[in-house]
Amino acid sequence: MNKQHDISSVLTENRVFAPSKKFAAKAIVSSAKNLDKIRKAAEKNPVAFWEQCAAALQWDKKWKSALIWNYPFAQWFAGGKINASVNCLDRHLSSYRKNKAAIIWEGEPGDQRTLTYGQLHAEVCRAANVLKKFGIGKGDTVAIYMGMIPEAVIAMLACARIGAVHNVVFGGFSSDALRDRMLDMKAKLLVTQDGAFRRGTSVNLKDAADKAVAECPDITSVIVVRRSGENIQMCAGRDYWWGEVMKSATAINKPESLSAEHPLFALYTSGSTGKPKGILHTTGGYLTQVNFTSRIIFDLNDDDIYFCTADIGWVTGHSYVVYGPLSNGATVFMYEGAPNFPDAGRFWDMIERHRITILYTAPTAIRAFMKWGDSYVLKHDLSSLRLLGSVGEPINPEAWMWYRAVVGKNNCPIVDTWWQTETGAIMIAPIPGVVPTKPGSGTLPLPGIIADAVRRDGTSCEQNEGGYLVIKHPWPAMLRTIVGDDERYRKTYWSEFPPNENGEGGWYFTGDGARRDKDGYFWIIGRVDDVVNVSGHRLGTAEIESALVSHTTVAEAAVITRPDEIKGNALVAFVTLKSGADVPALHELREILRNHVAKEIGHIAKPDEIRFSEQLPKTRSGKIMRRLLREIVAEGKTSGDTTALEDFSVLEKLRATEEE
Ligand code: 7RM
Repeated sequence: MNKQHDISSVLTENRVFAPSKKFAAKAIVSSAKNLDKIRKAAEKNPVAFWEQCAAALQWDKKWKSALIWNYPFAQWFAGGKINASVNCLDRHLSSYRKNKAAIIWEGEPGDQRTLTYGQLHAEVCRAANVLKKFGIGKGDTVAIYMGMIPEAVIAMLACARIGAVHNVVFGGFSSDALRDRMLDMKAKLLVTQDGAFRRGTSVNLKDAADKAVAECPDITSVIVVRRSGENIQMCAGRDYWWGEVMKSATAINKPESLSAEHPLFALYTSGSTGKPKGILHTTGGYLTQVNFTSRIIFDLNDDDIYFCTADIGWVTGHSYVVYGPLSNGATVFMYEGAPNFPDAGRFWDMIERHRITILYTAPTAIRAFMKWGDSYVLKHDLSSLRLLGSVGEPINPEAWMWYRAVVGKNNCPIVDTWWQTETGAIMIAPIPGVVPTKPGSGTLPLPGIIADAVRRDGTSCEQNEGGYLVIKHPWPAMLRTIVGDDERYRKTYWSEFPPNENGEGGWYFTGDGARRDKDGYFWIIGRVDDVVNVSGHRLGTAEIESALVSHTTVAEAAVITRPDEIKGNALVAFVTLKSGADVPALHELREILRNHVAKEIGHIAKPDEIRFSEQLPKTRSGKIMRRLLREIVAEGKTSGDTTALEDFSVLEKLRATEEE
């Protein structure tokens, strides 16, 4: 057994922010004492807790067994019958919510649409009838390759209504990526659009779709939404305009009553190697947890205007643009385009004009706003905001403090939400009216979620000792498998901490490193493959990056290693600077930053090399692709798969960053 302390965690953060009295007084969860009671009961009996959450949904038939756990395969609420679109739509029609805005949408050029719950329901029923007319039924897969327009949500909910499985492919992905996903899922129909607006121009999706469909024999029809109005090819007998087929469909549709374990969607996520994994989610358990977490963590009320900036091509778009908020009858604000079009004030302008109350975005966006400068934020009246959220990466304490002060005016709790495509829903996050927050920590697991930081041998880490983040009990929104590959599912997530002969263990491994502090708060150190070993010390790159970002000149940082004869590994930092920052000569700044890291963390964490660059390579959802940086440092170029990369031109620029 390896008793070595696996990951040292070195950055300490002591600031604590309690919820304001004003926020707490009105919050859905406002009593720390009650929450504590619920937490304790849920820890003893997570299943009973989730049953209570499930009861908030509308079921056609109640479940027989809340959890059937056949390691590592789970069934939640087996025997129950439910429909996700009914929970997001029909159940709101018998109240004032029928005429409440479900979606307020703004296109990038500035056009606007509002769909009430009544109208959204009618559109979804029409689309469901259209799908059926095209021969789509229960269990068939529909691919959705679209930008952020209401029809994307309508298509998803229409699938859910008839029991078809949707596979949303991010509109920024290539035709090859679309083809691979459609083939893997044996998709029968594709919903797409002519072009999507992004940064002032239109990105043609239909041409890419045509290329992909040509190699997908199972796709029999393509439905095309007209959005950009650009010229595209329509293939007679295969392609149909959305507007035309919807016109002839009725708005009356009887939803399918589906078993709780009926697949709702698959969403592909890239692993560290090999082909992307199709993460499969089912209906009842998924809906239970996204419904509960949306309500409790975002403190969703009927008068909120809730803006989640995630694209529907990402799991955050599924859970926290569509299924979570709509199943709560909330008003969702949806935006089509780029955050810096026509200028870097676009989000703040929309928040002011639409009186948005809740903003849920990603650290990468927050750091970009910091870089673009406070003036874009300060120009606008953001007094409607009352809650801020973060997801996707560890948020650097510096960015957290900026978000709180400049965007939130020190007046809004920040919910830093840790979760994954695989977990389906938020797992670790503060409950905003009750749990004091610390910059950079997701605080505590939700009631009913049993999480821990453990060593290789499965023993729990000591306070502040870095280890592997595991989930020790099944949870309702968990992935059920990887599409077509139960073995890969078992290997990827369940082989690191298998059950022992006493029946202990058998835990889900998240792939992330984490530590817990004296209050039990979780601090995510990053993916374990982002853990580096320097002179025998294992360091999380996230901490070194946060130390760099805490310097006034730095906007973003990514830290990787290259082999070093003496230290084993040497640290290489890629740094982007804030626009307009007062920057000395770069060779001086290098020394300043090295010393800054030494002061923040210690000499062991001092980068051996600092490369300044205008941009960092990122995935479409904003995660820094450290693997590409490693390749650039090692080989002067990249050799691996770059399909997930957002902007290819970044690679060219990065090659030229070598320290002179
Ligand atoms: C929702 C989403 C999952 C990975 C996860 C982490 C990282 C996400 C946080 C975070 C620190 C957070 N799904 N991650 N949220 N790290 N704090 N609040 O991002 O499947 O695309 O990515 O993202 O490494 O394992 S995802």
